[in-house]
Amino acid sequence: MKCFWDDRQRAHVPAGEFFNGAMHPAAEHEGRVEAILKAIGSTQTPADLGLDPLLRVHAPDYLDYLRSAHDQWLAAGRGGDAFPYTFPVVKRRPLRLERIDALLGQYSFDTSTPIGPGTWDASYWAAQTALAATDSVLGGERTAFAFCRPPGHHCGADYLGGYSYLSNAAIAAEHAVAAGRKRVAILDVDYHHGNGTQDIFYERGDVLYVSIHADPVMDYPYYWGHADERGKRADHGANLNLPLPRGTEWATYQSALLQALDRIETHEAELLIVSYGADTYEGDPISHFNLKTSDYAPMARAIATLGLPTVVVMEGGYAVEALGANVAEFLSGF
Ligand code: SP5
Ligand code: ZN
Repeated sequence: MKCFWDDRQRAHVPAGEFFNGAMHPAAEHEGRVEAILKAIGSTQTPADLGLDPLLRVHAPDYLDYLRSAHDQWLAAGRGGDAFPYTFPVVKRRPLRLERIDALLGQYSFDTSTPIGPGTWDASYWAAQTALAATDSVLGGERTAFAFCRPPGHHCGADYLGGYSYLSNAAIAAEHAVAAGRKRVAILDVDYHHGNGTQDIFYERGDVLYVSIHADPVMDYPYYWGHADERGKRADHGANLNLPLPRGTEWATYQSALLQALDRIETHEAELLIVSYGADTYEGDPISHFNLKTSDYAPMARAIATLGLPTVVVMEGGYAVEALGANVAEFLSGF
């Protein structure tokens, strides 16, 4: 399978994240890169398609902010990574905010997603990596793997969170739509619900979002991923959430996957994007499913029965010692 990666994605080096009342070492760290690169072998560097494909998904003011936020942080006399501390949950509206602290909260929903000096570059090249894999599939490849880092499925059109800054999967989907694909499906198999991807396509009928993930009653991102979130269209159902309990093993996962695949078949998609997270693995340090490395090939084989041109986009997965094997096993199933 063709694999895409750009070394500039290494520029994002978050030192830590804040949760449970304390700073912790960043789970989404550089060690993930070596683990995955070693396992997938040779990779191709993406072309630079510029900002236009990003602007199909993200608000211009958000992209300006993301590019300049860390400089503004330094200009305010701070050091290290930029973190928010105050959030406009009561109502977000387009104020002319200037203070970096105000902007940080305006454009974030958590304290796990710091902005460092290289965050923009890394995110930009992650998005270009997703675009290159999509172009390869649009050009006739059956499947392609976009090793995107940082991940993307938690960020929305104008906010970041969950280690995600640019929505790689949504950017890929919109690129396919712009290239003439009328119906696209996104299948999200990361442990966490991809609230950002869901939000981006929530009112759309042409791009289906289906996710299998930990029940948000217990797990991040809490506020989204519940089964009653069905999409906003009158003919609703362009959104399907299949939450599963902590401790889920392959047998239970597999039946949810079959439901997900049924829904994708009904959608009559011309192209599939898989948001793949290896954090469903039993040894993942921040997650609570019990999938084994050997479960990832059957998972991919089941997805491949759809017979659709498929772009696999990397999301989470933090058990670094098993990450390479889990990714390789998944890709081998195609
Ligand atoms: C892309 C992706 O997988 N993002 C996940 C973001 C999850 N951040 C939540 C951090 C809170 C984790 N709580 C961990 C408890 C460890 N014992
Ligand atoms: Zn995840």
